[in-house]
Amino acid sequence: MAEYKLNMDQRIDVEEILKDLDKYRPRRRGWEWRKPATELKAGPFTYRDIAEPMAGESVGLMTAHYFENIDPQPLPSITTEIASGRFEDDIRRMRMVAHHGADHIMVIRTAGQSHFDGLIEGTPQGIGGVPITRKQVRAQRKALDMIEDEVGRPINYHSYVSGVAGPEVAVMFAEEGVNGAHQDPQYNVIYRNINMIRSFVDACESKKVMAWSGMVQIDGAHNANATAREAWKVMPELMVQHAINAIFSASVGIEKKNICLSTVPPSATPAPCVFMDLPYAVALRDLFTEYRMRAQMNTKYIESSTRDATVTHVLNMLISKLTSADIQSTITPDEGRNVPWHIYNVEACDTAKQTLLGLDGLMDMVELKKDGPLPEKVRELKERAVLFMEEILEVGGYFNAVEQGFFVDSGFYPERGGDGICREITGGVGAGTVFKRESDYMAPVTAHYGYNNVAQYDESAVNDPAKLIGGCTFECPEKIVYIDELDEEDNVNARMAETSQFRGKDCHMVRPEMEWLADGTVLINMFFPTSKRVAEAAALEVAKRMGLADAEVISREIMQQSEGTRVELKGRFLEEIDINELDIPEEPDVMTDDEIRADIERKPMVVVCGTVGDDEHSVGLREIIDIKHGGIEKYGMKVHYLGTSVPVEKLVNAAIELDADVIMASTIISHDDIHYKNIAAIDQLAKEMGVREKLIFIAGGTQVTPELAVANGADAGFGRGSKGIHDATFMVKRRRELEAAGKWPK
Ligand code: Z97
Repeated sequence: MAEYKLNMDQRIDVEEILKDLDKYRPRRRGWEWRKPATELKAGPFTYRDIAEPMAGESVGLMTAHYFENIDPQPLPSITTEIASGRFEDDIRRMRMVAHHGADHIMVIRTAGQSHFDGLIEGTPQGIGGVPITRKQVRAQRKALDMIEDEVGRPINYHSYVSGVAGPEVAVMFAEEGVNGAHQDPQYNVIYRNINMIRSFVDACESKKVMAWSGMVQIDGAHNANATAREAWKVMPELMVQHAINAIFSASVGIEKKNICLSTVPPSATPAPCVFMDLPYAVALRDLFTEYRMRAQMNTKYIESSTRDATVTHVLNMLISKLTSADIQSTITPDEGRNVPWHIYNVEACDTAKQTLLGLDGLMDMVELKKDGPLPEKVRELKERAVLFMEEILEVGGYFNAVEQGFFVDSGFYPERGGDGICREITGGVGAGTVFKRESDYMAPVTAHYGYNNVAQYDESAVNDPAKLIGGCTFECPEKIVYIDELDEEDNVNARMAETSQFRGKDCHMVRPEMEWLADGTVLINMFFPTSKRVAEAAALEVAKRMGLADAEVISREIMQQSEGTRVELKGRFLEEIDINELDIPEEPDVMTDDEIRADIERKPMVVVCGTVGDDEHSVGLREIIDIKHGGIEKYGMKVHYLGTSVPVEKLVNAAIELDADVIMASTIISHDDIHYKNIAAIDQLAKEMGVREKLIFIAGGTQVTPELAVANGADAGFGRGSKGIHDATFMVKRRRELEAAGKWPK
């Protein structure tokens, strides 16, 4: 059977991805950075801080069509976090975001996977993320390998190496070609209450494996920002956390260029956030010159408004541009209301692309001040961080400092709020599970940390212990034991069977969707002239009457407490739509602005127009003509507007006198079919006067049906919703047709 390939015009076939997975091997390991391009020219513009363009297909920003459909790619890798709970639907989302410019796909794990004490298998559904298993990882990497080819750029795949099974997860990731991972033992200690000795020992093993496979590592400092009571006060602590994980990782063997600090601008509006966040960002870059910056978005002060979250994101990226970012994260703008939907991943990637492109070249024009509040604050922050580190040493080291509640304390160090997280050295999950290696301990595996007594068996295997067994799974992937499914009910096959009528090449049934195929989810935006509580209740009532299931208000925003409230509601529309039964009007034929303009430059076009009969409604016609409204004037057409209620005779005579190419008649009033009668009259008169063959005649108006306009003698009719470009396209094409047929007299 032919090998499965993606086809731009078809949805990715998840069943094909799942086929023969037991045999699939990822085609590469390690992280791929974007390649810088110098002075990239794209369309009419030149870019400075820019990466090589994607070599394949992509979706540019919405406004790209004004600029030759360019899709320049900013320099930092763009992250998107995917967390729907069903990996099979996440695969489809990955394709969408890759086309919008994401090249770092971060798969969030299901709640609490850190507490699983081993690998899990199969494809169970998750909550707020997917249970990370070999099958799921392999399927997603396989899909991404194909998506890479489609977009013409490497896509990095990422998840988490944390918890009591951290090293096992790291090994599985290395085997499966995962390209990046969060790894920071401080995360285990502070956020998952996993024993600290166990966590640091496990981290040695994990980091060693990550180093071997060339994975990029991201630390966990962003979590302190997200959890501290007053996030902007933990800046000194964040630097300390970065320092601990960074130097630890480098000591274990991860190359510094693959060690990324997960930095977050710690404050957000209405704080004067750039004033607070910029010194912090500068201080970090001063202290950690050899490492990479992964600029995360502030998630502590996030609300359910996507607009609000987007502004925070943009301000955060201003900080990235004023300093630096190797990876730019894009928390979806819906994080504040916990609806991880396709559209918001795409929106966040577009926000990043748009902002970074908009700020391209910024630092070629502005400079950070070398005196004043910026350097003063930078120095102060660095001093606070160094003092923090010194105090850790004074109390006997990191473990003691954690016992004494140094971390996630709300005080601005050296102040202390006394509310830090305290963990006991001998406490937490997995306490007492670390044992000293026996003197003859030996493990015949690659990328193993620390003392490994191989020489006793084979001197020549000291630097390659796996040689003793003819290679471990890293060298011989055929030794990997692939387990397909363990749970008969909770697995991808069962889930896909439930939605089979919505899958497949010939499928013609659809339902609205936000995160899972055919989930039926819709989002409704409403405004009620009432208070917040009343508006919420009214919105739910609307949903009930619309027949939506599981309706829930996910955002509310007071416009003025008595005048009204905006409400966003999600619900599920569970009927199925048969696309074969839809009445789909033909897409209007439009040429590009440039093409139309070029044709008018080639040969001028004179248009005579007015509203005819006793019709005083000129607004629609003016919209079609006026340059202000994007009308046909903008293409260089010469337009003679005769006014309103123009008699048919006057229109035709003017066309003759002005040697016009086009008569454009607008008619709104339709009483007694007067609009069609006028159209017929113009056609008739032009024929009687012997000029019909020399003129293009088009008629428009809200009640005009294109077919009836033509039946009554016009060359084309334009009804409600028509724009100047539709008329102009027709005129140009019609003239070309007549010219080609030798029937155009001019
Ligand atoms: C980010 N928005 O951008 P568990 N290790 C670290 C983590 O931060 C996390 C885990 C492990 C964030 C992601 C979630 N972070 C937010 C350093 C999770 C995951 O399986 O949930 O315990 O571990 O990074």
